[in-house]
Amino acid sequence: MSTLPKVCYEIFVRSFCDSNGDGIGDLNGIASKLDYLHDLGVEALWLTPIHPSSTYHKYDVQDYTAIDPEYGSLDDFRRLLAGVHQRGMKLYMDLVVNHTSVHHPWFEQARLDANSPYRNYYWWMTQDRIDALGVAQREQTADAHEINPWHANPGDPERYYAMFWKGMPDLNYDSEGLREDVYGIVRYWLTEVGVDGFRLDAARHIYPPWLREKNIEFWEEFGQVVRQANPDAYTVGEVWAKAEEVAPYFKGLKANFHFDLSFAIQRIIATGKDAGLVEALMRDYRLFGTHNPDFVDATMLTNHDQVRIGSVADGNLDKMKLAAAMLLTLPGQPYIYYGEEIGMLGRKPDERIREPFLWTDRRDDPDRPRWIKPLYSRRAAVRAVSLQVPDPDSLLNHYKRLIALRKQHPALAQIVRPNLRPALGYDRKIIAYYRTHPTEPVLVIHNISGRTKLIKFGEEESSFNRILFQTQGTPTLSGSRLRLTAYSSIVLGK
Ligand SMILES: [Ca+2]
Ligand SMILES: [Ca+2]
Repeated sequence: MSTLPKVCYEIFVRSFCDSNGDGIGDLNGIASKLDYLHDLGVEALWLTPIHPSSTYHKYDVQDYTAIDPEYGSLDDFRRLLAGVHQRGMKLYMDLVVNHTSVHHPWFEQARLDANSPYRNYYWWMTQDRIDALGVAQREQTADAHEINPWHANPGDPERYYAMFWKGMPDLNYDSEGLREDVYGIVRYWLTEVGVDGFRLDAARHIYPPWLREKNIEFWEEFGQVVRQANPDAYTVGEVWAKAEEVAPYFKGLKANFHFDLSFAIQRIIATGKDAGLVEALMRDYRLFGTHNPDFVDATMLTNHDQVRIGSVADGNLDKMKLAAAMLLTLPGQPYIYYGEEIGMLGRKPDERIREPFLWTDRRDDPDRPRWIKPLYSRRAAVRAVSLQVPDPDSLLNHYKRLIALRKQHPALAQIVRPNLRPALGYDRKIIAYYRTHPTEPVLVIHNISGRTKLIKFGEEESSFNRILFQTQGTPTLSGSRLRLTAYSSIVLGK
């Protein structure tokens, strides 16, 4: 495996940077900000979908080999990719192949003609068959609230299956023709265009619930297709479920997002209490490792489907710094959701966790997308990049320092075979761990409470006496006693 990017960054394309004044973030906008991202220390970008689509989020694709004109052209994309590669970074596309748009030509033909070769690209059943199978309703999941997934096609005795929304019919991977078409799309982007990998949307829903056991086999085959096209290509699955369900997906996919960790950090930030984070992580690593010892644990505080960490922290910058310090010192391959590094805020509905990025404090900043008027990430509530750059104590510079630290120390940079072990005795207001290493181990301690904590080191901790990083200014370590102020973190070496 080629070197894995040590820090990744998710861009909600519509909201990042507008290059042409139409108010919509676009590919040329991203290209104009590559120096910002490179300077932050990011090594890979995941772009939310950029294919033609009728929605603002574009998770309902109409054409898998084109670029939505709102975002630019294929030439723009190639230029962006070249700029990413020039800086030694990688670019991952969001590949949404659980479903298409109802406006995709496959579905348009399938719904018009039951004898179309595209009919079995989707799931069709009569009401009698649906009832006989007992699948008329589905259980709600964290990512899909639809209870009645079978939708009428006027004049058609059969209904089609769409688990998220009737505008996004699910694809049927029992169709060999579909598999070949999707693999062709994968090869096109990897070999003809040269993207570095894919984020795989709704990976756990590829087969419907009554055939769920076929998911893992599908992703194994998909993984082989990816490796044949480019042995170094990267895949990361969105399996929004408990670690037990995520684990077998590592058989086919290099990486999967760690939702349990995301929620655990959010709970810690919201409550100020630890419920055994390090032990839970070590258990998850063992689970993942049983399916693939070289699993890549893709970690995040939040993504474009979750309440922003800034709002989980109630706008408290110290808590945001704590969350960043946890994400960037724990094992795994962290993904920063755009705007987390400047403290953007946002609660559901979804549009509100996807508000425009703030580049400058100018009211009329042409870079700032205007497709939606911000409710949470307003200039009065969130300091723009231009204001945070010169402030050494800003959240942005905190992120930058942590990213640099992560890359500088091999114990922190290790991704495959996570090197984690608990430290100190149990204290629900402290999270402490070693990132083990044969020659350069580090000790990380976070005070997750709102009060200063006095911590007495044991024998093993006492050998870590060199401060590599700390949240606030003055040293707080004397001998075997550590004084850690509220929500602050310290990283120690020998
Ligand atoms: Ca634009
Ligand atoms: Ca599906």
